[in-house]
Amino acid sequence: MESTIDQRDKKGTCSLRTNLFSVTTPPKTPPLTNQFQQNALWVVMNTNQLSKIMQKTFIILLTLLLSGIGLKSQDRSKTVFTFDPLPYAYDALEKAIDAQTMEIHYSRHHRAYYDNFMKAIAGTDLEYMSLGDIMAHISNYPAAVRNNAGGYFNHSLFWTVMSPDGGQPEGALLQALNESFGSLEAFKKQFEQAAATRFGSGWAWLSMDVGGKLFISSTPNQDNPLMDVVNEKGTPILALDVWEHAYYLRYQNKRASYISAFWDVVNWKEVARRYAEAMKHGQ
Ligand code: MN3
Repeated sequence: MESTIDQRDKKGTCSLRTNLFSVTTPPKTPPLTNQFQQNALWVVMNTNQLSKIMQKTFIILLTLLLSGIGLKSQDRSKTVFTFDPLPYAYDALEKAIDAQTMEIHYSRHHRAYYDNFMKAIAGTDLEYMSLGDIMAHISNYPAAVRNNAGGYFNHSLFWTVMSPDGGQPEGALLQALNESFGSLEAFKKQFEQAAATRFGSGWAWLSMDVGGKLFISSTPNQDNPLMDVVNEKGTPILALDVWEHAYYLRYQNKRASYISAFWDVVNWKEVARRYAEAMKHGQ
């Protein structure tokens, strides 16, 4: 940029201009005769420049505003993962599980899985995913996510499929159990077998596969049938925790006794609801 000095301004007031911003005086403009005219011209010229700058500023601000709105419309909202209250009192399942076990299991074990799941996904894309999507792609994530997402989901399901008065399987669910396993008793026997033979810590499951058929499986640790890492995938509708923390205070090493007592507190109404829900979603 080449600077020029307006030779007409002997006093040097407001005279330094750059070629970039200077507006060429029209040839027909009469010669300036006094300071007032000079100043008036300067104001007009600079008003024009100011107007252009304001126009540019306005366009820039409008662009920023519109792109801001655009970005906002693409904003994803975080998934709300809740730590739900136990649907009954700690001592409600006494006929199968003692109150102290329930309290420790819910308020410490389950709580720790939930808290650690929240920590494991903090600041990651998983905060915006559904639990189902996380499970379906669990092999992509660190062990902390697999263990704690699993622990959070599995216990949330477990509490709901137990109740002090859960009734008996009936209707479409009973029919499906009969068709898949031969009889209700045969189903129970096979489920107990899966729970009893799970080596170490894990879970037993009744699930529906993609073809709508019921099947029994067991998984180690906090894995479940929704995870892409398990062989037998499906939608779980009944779960039994066979970690020692689930039964040791009352049953010690007698896992089989805990498993057979479980039938006294199964919430068959909830299992039937989950069965109907899974059928509806084609799973
Ligand atoms: Mn547990």
